[in-house]
Amino acid sequence: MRLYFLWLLLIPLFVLNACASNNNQTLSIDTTDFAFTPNQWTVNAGQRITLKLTNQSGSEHEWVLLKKGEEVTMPFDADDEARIEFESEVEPGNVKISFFPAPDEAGLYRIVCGIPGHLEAGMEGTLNVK
Ligand SMILES: [Cu+2]
Repeated sequence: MRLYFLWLLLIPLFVLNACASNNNQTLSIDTTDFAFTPNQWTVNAGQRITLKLTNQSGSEHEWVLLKKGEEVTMPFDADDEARIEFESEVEPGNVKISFFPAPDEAGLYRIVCGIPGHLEAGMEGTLNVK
């Protein structure tokens, strides 16, 4: 009898755990002058994303996800604000954790660093939404 109740308690926990791991993905990214490492990521459409930025350099960096099909006009500035789907920034030597939902539409999305001069220096990446 006791064992029976134990299973009744455990089964929902297994189900909840499985759901949680399917719906979350963590992207751990190191930022340096001037690169994201790694610089390509694959996520599922609509998935809940945890973004962990670790800044290994002495300058501020931004991880900017552009809307689908959007490209910035260099330099990246106020003109490009309307093209942004999500962005997070990290101070020198700091770690920043933020959350966002992956886009609902599959495709390749452009990632750039929004700090002046960094995209020009090659600080960019690609988010592959499946
Ligand atoms: Cu940067």
